[in-house]
Amino acid sequence: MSNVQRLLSCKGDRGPPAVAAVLLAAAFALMLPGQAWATSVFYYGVGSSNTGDDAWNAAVGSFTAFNFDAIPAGTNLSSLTAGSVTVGLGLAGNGTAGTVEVYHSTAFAGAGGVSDTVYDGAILNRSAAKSYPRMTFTFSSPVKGFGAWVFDNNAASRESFELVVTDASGTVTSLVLESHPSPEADLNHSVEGFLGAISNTGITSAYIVMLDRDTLVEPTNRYFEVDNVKVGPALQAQSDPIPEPLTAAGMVLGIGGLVTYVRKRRAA
Ligand SMILES: [Ca+2]
Ligand SMILES: [Ca+2]
Ligand SMILES: [Ca+2]
Repeated sequence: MSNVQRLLSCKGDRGPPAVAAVLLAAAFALMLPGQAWATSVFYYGVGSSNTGDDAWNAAVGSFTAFNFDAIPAGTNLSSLTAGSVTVGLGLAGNGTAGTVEVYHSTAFAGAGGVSDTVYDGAILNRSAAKSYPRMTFTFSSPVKGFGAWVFDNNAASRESFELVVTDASGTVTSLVLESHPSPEADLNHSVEGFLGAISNTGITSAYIVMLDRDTLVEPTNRYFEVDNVKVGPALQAQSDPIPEPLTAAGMVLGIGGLVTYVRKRRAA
């Protein structure tokens, strides 16, 4: 029985036990951790495969994509504009936060890069000659979806990546993305893949995090690039059906149960 059904089943008030049950259910609804209602769905493309990217494109419907190719190398970028949404860009996880740096590499146009994945201009996790393990994205309005391609730019070490998104329902973390099945082959630099998420409550922030493949700690002396950043349309706050309306319904039902019980006692 879902919480909605549990609440609704108490609607016909039958005295104090039913009132208590309604209030308990309402309290339970209020206490539920956000993640229980998480609605973010992740999309993955391993290596240069477009499978996850194409599925994300179809699911989000419309989106704005940024390929950074026309932005000069060395530019420090702090925001992007995607329709009505301002996307704040940043770096975190290694002391004072920085802004991302636009980077053009022949590696992306050669052996490692594939057009529409990570190619030519991209954004690098470097600020003032310092690397950061997290590239952060914040949205001025909650958006339906977010996705990006990631390049593992370390030929002498092993790295994997995750996407962490926060929406109205909480914060959820993707599976670990790794394009090389064998650890030995990950001593390489190449397109790691696509990471995307879609949320029907609206994504408010997201970050891509680099992990040392062996220890799963966030290294602070290694680099990665992100390209073809994709941002879905803004969602209206009132279109968010989960979890506030359910919580509100629980409270209304709880009060309704109390009123019914008091009336019956007065009539008796
Ligand atoms: Ca590019
Ligand atoms: Ca590597
Ligand atoms: Ca890797």
